[in-house]
Amino acid sequence: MSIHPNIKKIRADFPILETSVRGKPLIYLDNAATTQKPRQVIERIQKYYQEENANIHRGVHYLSERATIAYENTRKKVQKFIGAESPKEIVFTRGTTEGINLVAQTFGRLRVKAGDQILISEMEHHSNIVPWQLLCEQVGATLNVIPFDFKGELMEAEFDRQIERYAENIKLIALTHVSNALGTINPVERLIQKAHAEEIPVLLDGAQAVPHLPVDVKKLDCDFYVFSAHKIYGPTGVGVLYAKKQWLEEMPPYQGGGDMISSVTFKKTTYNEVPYKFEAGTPNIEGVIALEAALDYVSSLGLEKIAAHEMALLKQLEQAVQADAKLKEFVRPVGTAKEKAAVYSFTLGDIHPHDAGTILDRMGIAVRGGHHCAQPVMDHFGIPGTLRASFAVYNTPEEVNALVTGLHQVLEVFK
Ligand code: ALA
Repeated sequence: MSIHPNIKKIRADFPILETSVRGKPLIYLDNAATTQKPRQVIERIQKYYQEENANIHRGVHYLSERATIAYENTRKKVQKFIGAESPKEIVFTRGTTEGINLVAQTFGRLRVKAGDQILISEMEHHSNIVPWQLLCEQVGATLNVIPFDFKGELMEAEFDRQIERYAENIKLIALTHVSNALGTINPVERLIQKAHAEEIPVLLDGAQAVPHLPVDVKKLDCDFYVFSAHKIYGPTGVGVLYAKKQWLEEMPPYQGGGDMISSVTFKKTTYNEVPYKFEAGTPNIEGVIALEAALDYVSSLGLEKIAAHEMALLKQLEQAVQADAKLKEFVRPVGTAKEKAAVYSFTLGDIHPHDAGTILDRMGIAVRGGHHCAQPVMDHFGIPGTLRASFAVYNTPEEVNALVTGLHQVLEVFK
């Protein structure tokens, strides 16, 4: 746990960090919602439009060829970044949410029947709940939920019990790798081993994991892994679905349209090979291309160093709260799992998180307040929401101190 040695240079890479917010320097601590973008990513988008803009996979002309190469290079980069076996296992989507919906409506519609079950956990984000509810309603299946305990740790004994009891019926387990609302890092490798012992495939929602931990899908042996570019310093509107090739071959297409076909007649359409079968229409070309720049950027800083930096800030904040009598009286951390990412979710007495967030905003401090699109997590604790500070590689110890001061000011206003 230590501050990244290049923190000054890193901050200079992010033009938005020079912004003033309500007359104060921006302190951006809402990185679990989306990260800011380095110059390298912004410039890559500009270069695409200035020098390469063309549709991909279609033209025989120079620009189309160039754009196609850049687009496909990102696929190879993602493959290496997450340790997939082949670039054919990488499908570009609009984001984590679309990746999960894609699996629900292809794998799910093919394999899940009336009476079957999908198993998720109580700590899922809405995007890993609602697509499964929709599927279950469509086919007459049941959604089962593994609870978490008071610390925000998944109740593994309940996981074991469910898969032992319902192994025949559970057609997929869909779990978050890292919880956006609690920060919990789930023991996914072990859970996958247990699921596979019963031949149950597993999907991991990696939206909050990929930016903060080295992820190796082959080592994890997950069947599906989804994440979003915008949470790892890349553009919005782009995501990745990794799936083992055998599943992609078996799954029917998600959307119909250009590029996903091999031939079309009014009688019959045949489909393109994977992964193109799942990429209908003109995609977010500049977004995919800029994702390569984002992954290069992260690799140049080193994911382990990024994680150590973020954890140092988390520990600093935790210790500052513990050492401060007033904060200790009012701050209640929500999510205290032993294995945690750098997310600090908390309540501040009975002050509504929106009110506290608004006061902090006046000081230039951006945190998220609310249910974080994980209402069942809030229901578990019987609260409407939390305040959440989530760290990225450009945050500093001084910003943590500013947050501590900001929390005192919130308490002065309300208490
Ligand atoms: N899932 C995002 C968050 O946690 C939007 O804020």
